[in-house]
Parts: sequence; structure tokens; C-alpha cells
Amino acid sequence: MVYRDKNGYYRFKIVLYGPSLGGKTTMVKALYNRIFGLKKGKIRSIEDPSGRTLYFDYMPLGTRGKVVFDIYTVPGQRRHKHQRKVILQGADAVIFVVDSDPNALQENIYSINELKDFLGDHFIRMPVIIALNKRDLDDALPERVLLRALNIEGTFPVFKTVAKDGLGVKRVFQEAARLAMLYRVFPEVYRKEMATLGRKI
Ligand SMILES: Nc1nc2c(ncn2[C@@H]2O[C@H](COP(=O)(O)OP(=O)(O)OP(=O)(O)O)[C@@H](O)[C@H]2O)c(=O)[nH]1
Ligand SMILES: [Mg+2]
Repeated sequence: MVYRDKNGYYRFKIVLYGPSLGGKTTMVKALYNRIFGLKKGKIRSIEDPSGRTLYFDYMPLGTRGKVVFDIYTVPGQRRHKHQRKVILQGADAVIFVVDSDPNALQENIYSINELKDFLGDHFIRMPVIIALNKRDLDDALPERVLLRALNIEGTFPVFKTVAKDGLGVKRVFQEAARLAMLYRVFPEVYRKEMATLGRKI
């Protein structure tokens, strides 16, 4: 179902999911600094003193025409599971932000498994875009190693990002926005595109 608000705007919800310190908040801030010509609202962030998200970040992004993308991040720390579940509700696309730091591998696996659990069948049906972040690290794990460890090889669109420098960030959001609209407005086209990724939906 496509959601229209009381002013007649079509709204699409994009949620950034992933382990704590993976770079979700940094990514939304980088997008905010790099977007021109679109109607962007203020970023609202609720953080703890160490800068980790406590509830969520939120930024609305209005395009030409009556379309608004509502962008949310979840708090990645394990203890905020309930918030993550609530924020994920009604998502039209999910950007899963992977931390490429070798020390974060277990947290990445924990987080993707939790996402699979929350989404159930929707995990392979709805748009899930993978952002391999922190590609600037000298010891960043290779793409293949990460995708294999997370058991998501070949079935999802994958992008590499350096959120702290804003690299690759715009492309990730463009793809999430495009797939969210296809998924909700042109499901047949969406289905065909997913089939090329080997996803039967
Ligand atoms: N080296 C490197 N560091 C990054 C990158 N992106 C983000 N960081 C750093 O990683 C740390 C955590 O980033 P956040 O954006 O706060 O992480 P988060 O995913 O929002 O974390 P939670 O709010 O706890 O879920 C910060 O110190 C960022 O500067 C990157 O691409 N490369
Ligand atoms: Mg955060």
C-alpha cells in the first residue's frame, strides 16, 4: 500500500539498520550536507553523551512533486532492540549499514540476523540495500568475506561507502528511494528487477 498523508503527499519510509558505531547517523548527516535542490527538513537526533543513537535519527526529504522520503536510523546497541522493532515498522526500504572493521564482524552478524527475524518473509521481498561502510580502513574486510559471513551473497544491491567523508552515500539513498517507489507503486517492475538478482518474490 502506498501511504498518502493528509496533505496528499506520498510518503516513503527508509530505515537505516545495522550495528552500533557502524556509521548510520554519520551517513544521514553526510546526506544532509550533500543534498541541494531538494526540500530537506532538519535532522532530529536523540543521542546519548557518547554520541550513540538512543531512539532514532529522523530527516524528511521532499522531492519535486508530492513525494517525501522519511529517513530514520535505528539505535544499534543491542539493548535497544525494542526501539529497532518499532522504528522498522512500515519501512518501504531498508539500508543495512555494515561496519567493515574486522572487530565488528560478530556485531554485523548479530544485527543482520535480528533484521531477518523482524522482517520474516519481507526480508527477501522488500528492498534491502547493503552499504559496506568504513571502506577507508586499512584492514577493512573484503566485500566477499563480509557478504559470505552475513549470508547475503548475490541477492541484494551492494554499495561501498565512507560515510565520514560522504563517499558513496548519495548513491545508496538514490537506490533505496528508487526501489522503495518501485516496490510500492510498480510492484510488477520491482518483481522483474528482483528476479535478475535471483530473488523469487
Ligand atoms: N573510519 C571510518 N569511520 C566512520 C565512518 N563512518 C562513520 N565512522 C565513525 O564511526 C563512529 C560511529 O558512527 P555513528 O554514525 O555514530 O554510528 P551509528 O551506526 O549511528 O551508531 P549507533 O547510533 O550506536 O547505532 C563515529 O566515530 C564515526 O565518525 C567511515 O566511513 N570510516
Ligand atoms: Mg546512530
